[in-house]
Amino acid sequence: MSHSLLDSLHAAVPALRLKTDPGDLEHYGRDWTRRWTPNPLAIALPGSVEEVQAVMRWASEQAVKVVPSGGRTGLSGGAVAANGELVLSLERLNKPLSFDRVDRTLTVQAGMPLQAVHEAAREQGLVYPVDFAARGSCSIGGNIATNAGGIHVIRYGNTREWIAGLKVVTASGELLDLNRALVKNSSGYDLRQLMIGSEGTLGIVVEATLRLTDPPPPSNVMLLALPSFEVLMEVFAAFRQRLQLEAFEFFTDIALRHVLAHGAAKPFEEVHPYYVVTEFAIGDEAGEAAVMAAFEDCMAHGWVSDGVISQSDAQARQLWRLREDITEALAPHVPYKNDVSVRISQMPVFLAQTMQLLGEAYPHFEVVWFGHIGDGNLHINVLKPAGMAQADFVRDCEQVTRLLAQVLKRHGGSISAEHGIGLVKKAYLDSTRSPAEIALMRGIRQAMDPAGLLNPGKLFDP
Ligand code: 2HG
Ligand code: ZN
Repeated sequence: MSHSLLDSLHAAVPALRLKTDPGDLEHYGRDWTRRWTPNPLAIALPGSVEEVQAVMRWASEQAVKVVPSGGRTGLSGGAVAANGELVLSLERLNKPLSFDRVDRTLTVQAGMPLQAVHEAAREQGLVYPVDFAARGSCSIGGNIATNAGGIHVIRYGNTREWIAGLKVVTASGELLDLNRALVKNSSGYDLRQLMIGSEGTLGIVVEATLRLTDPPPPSNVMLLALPSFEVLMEVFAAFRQRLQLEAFEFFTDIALRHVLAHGAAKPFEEVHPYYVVTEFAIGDEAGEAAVMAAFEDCMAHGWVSDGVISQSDAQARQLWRLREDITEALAPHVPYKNDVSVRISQMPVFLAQTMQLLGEAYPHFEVVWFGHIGDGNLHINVLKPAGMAQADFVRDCEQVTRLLAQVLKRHGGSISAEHGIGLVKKAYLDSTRSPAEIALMRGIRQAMDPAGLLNPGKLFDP
């Protein structure tokens, strides 16, 4: 069956590069979740937009399901192919296409890694400001598919803010040219924005025109030690009131211990329960005075117990490692991940209720808290005890996620702030989106992909 299908694909798209080795099927059939056993039909690696269109025309004719695939650094199972789907990898479409000095836009192919996008922007004296730890491996197409956030959302917003135009191949193989980098365009539904965050269920992003901006002035990174989580938002307010923050991230001592064991340098002699990494430009004397005022205010109130500010780029990078290396340091413990958000103003009460809930629900598991607290986004990683079967561990964690979803619902929060719903959070979508919203989303998906070919099983079921 799969042989004859692949023969017909070969006949339909003769120059298409295909991989079918077991190692490749495993590599391309999974993402960073590692929870599902990959089982794709084959891996298609188109070398042009025309080939992507031809593959989708063939998939429509043959009713073959397709999983679009970027860097597969996702944490929600959004790029998993476990049911004989064709993986359509964009990895060969990884080049910058053009830069427009007047529009200040960079047009790139969807498979370009985020870091390469950063470098291409820098070559033009500008920046693409969305950034996060997976920059070297993730692709811009995957970022668009999940409306990726990261460490500078507090200053620059999510991926959504930076997409001026998109080229998208539909389930039937049409090529859509959405918004064409227009700044103003009041001509009906904005399908470009609909595609952003659609997790590969509405179309395959093949090209993106990205807005760039001026590089920020040189910034400093500060690490703060906090005595309790209750003061977290006080510290945030004290710094935000006086400085233009580029980042405001938090993590616990447990997170720090894992990162130190992973090779990072110890920042303070003493152990503190909570830490914040924040970044801002100091600029001139007034800036220096503002930092001092914020720090002294926090010290005087007992909100901060210690602090260090970077004196060089190398030290800034060292401080960032303490936050950015958490995911990698935890990976060997096969964490169960939560990626939740509430309005920033709701964070103190949400944090208190969630800490209590998880303290009671997970007394036997190690729980690691960190995240983009300045955006109201928490990452809660629960670590699997050595020797426990993964299926049992996930089952236990899912029971707690049900309770967490109720707390989120009460606070009007989201079960996925930035990682996407994929397979992992599908069962909890209704804690964040109303039945009417989900019905509309279903209708949109049905209209754009009537045969249900694109990324089946992800986000919600038909
Ligand atoms: C981060 O903020 C990423 O570092 C990953 O979103 C979060 O591993 C996680 O849970
Ligand atoms: Zn994050």
